[in-house]
Amino acid sequence: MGIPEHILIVGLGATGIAVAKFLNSLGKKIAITDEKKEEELKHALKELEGIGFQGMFGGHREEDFLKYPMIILSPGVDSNLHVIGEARRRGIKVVGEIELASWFVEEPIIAITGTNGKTTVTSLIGEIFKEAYGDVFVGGNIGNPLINYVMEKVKRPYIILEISSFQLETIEHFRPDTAVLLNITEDHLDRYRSFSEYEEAKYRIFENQRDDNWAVINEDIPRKRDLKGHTLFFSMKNTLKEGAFYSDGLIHVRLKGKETVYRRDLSPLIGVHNTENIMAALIVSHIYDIQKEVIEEVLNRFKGLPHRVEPVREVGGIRFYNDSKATNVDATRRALQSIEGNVVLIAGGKDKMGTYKVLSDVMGKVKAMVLIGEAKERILKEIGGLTKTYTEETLESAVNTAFRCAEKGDIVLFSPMCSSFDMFRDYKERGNRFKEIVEGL
Ligand code: UMA
Repeated sequence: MGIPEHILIVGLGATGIAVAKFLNSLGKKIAITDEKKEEELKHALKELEGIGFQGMFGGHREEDFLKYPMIILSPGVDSNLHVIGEARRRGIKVVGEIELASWFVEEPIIAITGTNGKTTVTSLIGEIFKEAYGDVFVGGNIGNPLINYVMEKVKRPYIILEISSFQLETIEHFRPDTAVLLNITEDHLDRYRSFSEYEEAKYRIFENQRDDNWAVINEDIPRKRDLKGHTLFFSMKNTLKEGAFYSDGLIHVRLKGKETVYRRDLSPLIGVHNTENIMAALIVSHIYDIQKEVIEEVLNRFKGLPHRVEPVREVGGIRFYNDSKATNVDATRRALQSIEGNVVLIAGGKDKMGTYKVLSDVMGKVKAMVLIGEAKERILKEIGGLTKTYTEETLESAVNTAFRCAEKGDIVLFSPMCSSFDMFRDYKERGNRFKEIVEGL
């Protein structure tokens, strides 16, 4: 795929910075636009010291989108913007970083998407593959743009990528050797006009696959498409002839004419959602012929990731859990399902405009709820009546209120079900702040 001399990068976050460095290494002329003002981009601009580019900051001007033969969109930029459509109509090539990087990658790509669990599954597969094959690349939405791999110029046997629906909006030829779709539940309805538009974006992970590729899907997802790749399912409910399924504490993997059985309790990850995550990782490992002993060793030592139902501290018999990575309602629902005992839930953040009512059937164990952030009024209105509910202005006061509501044996769970951008830089900063506050109690 040819890259023209002049390119516009939209968004100067992790993606924009990496793309600018890459295009600069190819000797291209770069222009960058970001809606943030120059003062707000100090950190990013420092990263680009020594690189020549034309910066257009503090907003996007329509005419800038029509001046360059190619535009690289950051995932956070809505690809349905009018001006992007106009650019495409005029023959300007508009792609994302994943598409751009994939033009330079020949190694097999294993790509994982889904509303929830994708970071866990990407990391778990990454750990298993590292154990089996040595130095694999683990990146994508997890935080390390694929273009960084291309820039490193060191070949690795496999590329394991977490892929978001945002990144899938701007692919053209991106073709994973194995693509995994874990689940699809409501998320990002502040960006998509409907749930089905979000679903469409997720399904694009399979779009360019061929007969010799593999598609791995949760059997619970309504099957709306015929996929070209060899399709394997995983299921909590049904016995499958091929794929993976759960039964009586065991996970069965049936693939390539062989059955391999794993004890579920080998993994310290709790909850049904994690059984599904493990099944997906097992199928992928078996596609690439990894030995059972290797998989078992990694399963046993993989304790999950920070900010996902992460135990923080016990104070006076009250246990505190940080689940800041729960940026949508379904993630919080899964956290509540996997926890036993009474919960005081701290939630709220930037509203993604989905419904919070889907939490209704798990609210039985929530003895009180403390709400913060932009979304607090809407959450209060939708499900506040199901338990004793308080609203607070800061995370600190929310933690204090939750602490007061909890009794010995209870759990205080910080599971925001919203993104963090109203009060924090990202979910990590939010989770770390929560942990600091809890440490200080
Ligand atoms: N910006 C604009 N115009 C816009 C929108 C954003 O100029 O219309 C600017 C912002 O002012 C900011 C920059 O773009 O300066 C940020 O770009 P970005 O939002 O695309 O974020 P990056 O820092 O490039 O990080 C992205 C992913 N973020 C999003 O998709 C929102 C990161 O995933 C990912 O790790 C990174 O690329 C590397 O691939 C984070 C995420 O929240 C974890 N992902 C969402 C999720 O998991 O739910 C999808």
